[in-house]
Amino acid sequence: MGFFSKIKKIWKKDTQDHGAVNEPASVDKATDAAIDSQPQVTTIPDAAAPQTRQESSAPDHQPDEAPSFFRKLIHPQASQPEKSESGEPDAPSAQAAGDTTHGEPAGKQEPLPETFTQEKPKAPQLEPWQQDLVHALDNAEPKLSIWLTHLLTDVSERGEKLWERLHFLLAQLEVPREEADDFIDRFDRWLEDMEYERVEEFRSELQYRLALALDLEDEEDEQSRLFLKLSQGLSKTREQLSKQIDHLLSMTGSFDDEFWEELEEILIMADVGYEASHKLLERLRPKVRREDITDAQAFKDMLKAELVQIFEEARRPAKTGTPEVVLMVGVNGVGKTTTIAKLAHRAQMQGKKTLVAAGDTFRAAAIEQLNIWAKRVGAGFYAKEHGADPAAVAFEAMNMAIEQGYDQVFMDTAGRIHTKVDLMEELKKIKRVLGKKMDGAPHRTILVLDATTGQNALSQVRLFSEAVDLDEIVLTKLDGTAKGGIIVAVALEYKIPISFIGLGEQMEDLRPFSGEDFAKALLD
Ligand SMILES: Nc1nc2c(ncn2[C@@H]2O[C@H](COP(=O)(O)OP(=O)(O)O)[C@@H](O)[C@H]2O)c(=O)[nH]1
Ligand SMILES: [Mg+2]
Repeated sequence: MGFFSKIKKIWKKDTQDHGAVNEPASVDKATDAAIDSQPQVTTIPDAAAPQTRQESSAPDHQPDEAPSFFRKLIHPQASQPEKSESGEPDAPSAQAAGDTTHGEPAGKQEPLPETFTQEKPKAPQLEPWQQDLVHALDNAEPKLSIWLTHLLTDVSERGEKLWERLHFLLAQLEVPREEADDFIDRFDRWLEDMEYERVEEFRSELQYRLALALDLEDEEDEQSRLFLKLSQGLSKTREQLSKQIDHLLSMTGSFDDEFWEELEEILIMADVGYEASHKLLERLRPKVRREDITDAQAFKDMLKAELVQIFEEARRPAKTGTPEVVLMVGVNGVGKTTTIAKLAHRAQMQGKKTLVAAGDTFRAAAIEQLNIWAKRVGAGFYAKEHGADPAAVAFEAMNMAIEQGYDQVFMDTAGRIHTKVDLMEELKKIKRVLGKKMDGAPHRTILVLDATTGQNALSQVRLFSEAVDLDEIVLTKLDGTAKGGIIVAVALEYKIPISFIGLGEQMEDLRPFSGEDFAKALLD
């Protein structure tokens, strides 16, 4: 079952109206028209049509799930009123009312399951925070941070009060009760595991989960939160790069040979690397001349545009399959296992049934570490004993994924560097086995790189890409490093797309990479 799958259709419905894609084909025009006529639906805010989805995974199409929810909107009388467990008062099911003349003929109606009958409380019984929240939902853009501000009024810690309020929000959004319970249960278990009690410790994680579950990650409010985090994470690199470029331009005042030499030094210091710096300047020089750039801001804008272009050039279409199989590779300590946990967390919150497989059999602790994360994020887990053949783990995990209908498989691997040759052979074998079990698998082979290692990361890209042909790169530990320029080197020299970046140790600190945001955070 996907989180809030029915709700997502509504966001997507709205985004389609504004030019975005992703709408299941099975929703017919009559249904669309009926939805458009629903006052309740139109008050659910517009998902601010994303122009560029950064995420590499495919949008989750669940056309078979859409019609039943739409039916409720069209034929609200089919709903059964239900006493809310959270103590919220009952309300007539006609809350979702409106013109019922659109859509299917009445004879085709079917009774709906009780899970569709979470109802909104009547207006006069609303407490002040509820009124504020309802008002925000009705009138504002989908601004999660504002919804949370109302919801968390006078709530300081984990507990019943918080759950009741979350139930209220989810009921307002017409999330089926069963899915709301599941969401809250998982969150409660998470807080227990992580030993978070106070709102300030977990507010950000809650917003992240809601953004994923409601498919609001591209929404402006969430984007600015992300950008802030990215900008903070890159502050040291920005210091290294942007400030020095400003200083250089104020000193030289012109784009002479000396300027270009100094700029190359600055880029190398920010770990863009010698080769990549050289290539970047080769691209910039003629443009500066041609466009007759004279001031610092115009130059930085041009550099930003050039970086965006470089990241664009590295993009390529992602392969997919069901299950979609992801093989994580990289040397020890770069963050493979935590990145799997973070990606599995995202996938679970997006409603994908996810399996993680413990292919790092070299260290017993690595198996246990992955097991703990799998439990925390609610993913399935497959492991064999310490020392087992990782290719056998891959083989058996694939069997489990296919038999049990998993949507996504993440295969962890070891990263011993003292036996490089063996490691590469082992990875090749795992890859062969995955491919034998399923055509096209692994669909994504991801190299995890630690940004703090700077230029060393480049030799890792070479080594791993020669052995296992990489599809993507995840760059971790960008938080607080002055070596963020390594991203530019990877994209420019290897033309391998960077899909996610790690900005900290929390689950929500793994973010889809946006070249545009990165360039802005680096140079503004
Ligand atoms: N600051 C920071 N730490 C990270 C990030 N990603 C991973 N780590 C930490 O890096 C350490 C090694 O991670 P692990 O997943 O065990 O690496 P593996 O050996 O490649 O599997 C752990 O302490 C992680 O919490 C990140 O983006 N930022
Ligand atoms: Mg590991």
